[in-house]
Amino acid sequence: MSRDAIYIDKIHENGFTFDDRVASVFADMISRSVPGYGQTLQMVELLAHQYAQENSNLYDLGCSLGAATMALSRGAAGKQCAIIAVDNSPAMVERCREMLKDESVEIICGDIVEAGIENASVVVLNFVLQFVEKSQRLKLLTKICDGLRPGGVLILSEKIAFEDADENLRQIELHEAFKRAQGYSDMEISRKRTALENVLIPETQSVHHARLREAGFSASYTWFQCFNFASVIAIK
Ligand code: GEK
Repeated sequence: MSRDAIYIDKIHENGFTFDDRVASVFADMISRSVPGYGQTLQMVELLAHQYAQENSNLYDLGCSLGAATMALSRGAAGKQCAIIAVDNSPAMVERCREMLKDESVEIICGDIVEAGIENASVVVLNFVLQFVEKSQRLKLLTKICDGLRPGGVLILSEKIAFEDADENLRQIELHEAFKRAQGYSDMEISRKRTALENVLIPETQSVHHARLREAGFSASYTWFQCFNFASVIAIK
């Protein structure tokens, strides 16, 4: 796994994008940047085992290199399910196709806002909705809910914001302490923060839960939180 050194000594003029440079170090970047990332993958597998329905489709939206796609595949082993992974970064999709070349997975290069969702029992958005324009988020979640079978689930993991300003600040400080403990310098942390401004837009948990209801889900529960990262299961 190549080490993420993107923000060590360079200022990148433009904001953060999922280009070839990012794709080439992505596995290292996300595991050292998102506290609990490995656990979300383990639980995607467990949740897929619990909720995947025979003869249904499982979707990994914003699949990057296919880590959650593989978790879906392991969780649904033994069931007749089709697995569909979607990402709009050609660099990610190219690498994902190479890494999953021996798997029976359909990998689509495209925008998840436009992707078709049908006959689904499990849909995963693992740290992806935060990159979708706010104005498109309800439309996307409504389409996902419409494409799920009754009893089907959406697993939604996100970086989150907090209503209380003090808590927000402290949770951000704890996240930055996590990154420091993972070997990122203060300069790298600060440059990445700047690059992600206006690219990654976090929202509060109450906004997420309210929107999931508006999209048509009957219930949603937070099953995981570590600092300013959380994961929710929403049930149709
Ligand atoms: C994992 N889920 O390893 N359409 C398609 N893809 C998109 C869109 C969009 N509109 N917006 C962003 N992406 C993965 C990690 S990373 C999370 C997901 C992170 C894609 C983008 O190209 C990138 O590959 C992914 O969403 C976000 O479990 O980098 O923090």
